Amino acid sequence: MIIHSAQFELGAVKAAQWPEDGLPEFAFIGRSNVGKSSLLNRLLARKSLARVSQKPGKTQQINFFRINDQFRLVDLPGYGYAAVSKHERAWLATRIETYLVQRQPLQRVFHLIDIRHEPMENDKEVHAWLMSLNVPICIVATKQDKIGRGKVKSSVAQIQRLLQSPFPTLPVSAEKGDGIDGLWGLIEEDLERLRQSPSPVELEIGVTHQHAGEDEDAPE
Ligand SMILES: Nc1nc2c(ncn2[C@@H]2O[C@H](COP(=O)(O)OP(=O)(O)OP(=O)(O)O)[C@@H](O)[C@H]2O)c(=O)[nH]1
Ligand SMILES: [Mg+2]
Repeated sequence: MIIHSAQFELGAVKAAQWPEDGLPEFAFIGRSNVGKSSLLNRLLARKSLARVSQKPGKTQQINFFRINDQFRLVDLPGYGYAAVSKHERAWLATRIETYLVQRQPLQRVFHLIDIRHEPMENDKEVHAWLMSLNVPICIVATKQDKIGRGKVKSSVAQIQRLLQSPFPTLPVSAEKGDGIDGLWGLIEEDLERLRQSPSPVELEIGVTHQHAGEDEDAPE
């Protein structure tokens, strides 16, 4: 993928703020600190378009990045960060769920799992829930550079087995760049499929809109 332009467009706290032009979207979800924002920066070859921090729980809005005026990458808030208050966590969960359930232009969800650790209970729950949405998924095993090359294959197999997922798992390193071409390859395939048959893909992914119209309100 050649990136001609990449802009941070907006950070949304409610559905009314989501962009309305219908450009296809690819969303990134995962535990807080798993490396979502770092991966976005690496994909876009930008140092800090998406904010990265040593402190977990950094991304709390739904951040939309507009690429080549053709599609969007969407950085979702991280889940599972214990130090966020119960109240705030509930709001974040609603914010993420509303987006994933209602978002018509959504083409694929990238579910990020740290390659160093077994998927945790909440990773399994989130994955099962994502599968119930009937939207294409790709599991991304992050921080590949933190384990030895010889362990990558078995760690990937273990993640896939523990998530009981039929979807592929791609190991990546935002730090070193491994696996980035593979992720772009998948996004390009999705965009190409959409160009060939715009409406059937929408039907195929089966994103439901039963809640459309219900507005999500964030605490302000
Ligand atoms: N070694 C290594 N470190 C990484 C990699 N990706 C992310 N990190 C580090 O992991 C930490 C968290 O990265 P973020 O990209 O902010 O994680 P996030 O998932 O966006 O976190 P939240 O916004 O809190 O949900 C940072 O210190 C990053 O530098 C990677 O591929 N390799
Ligand atoms: Mg982040």
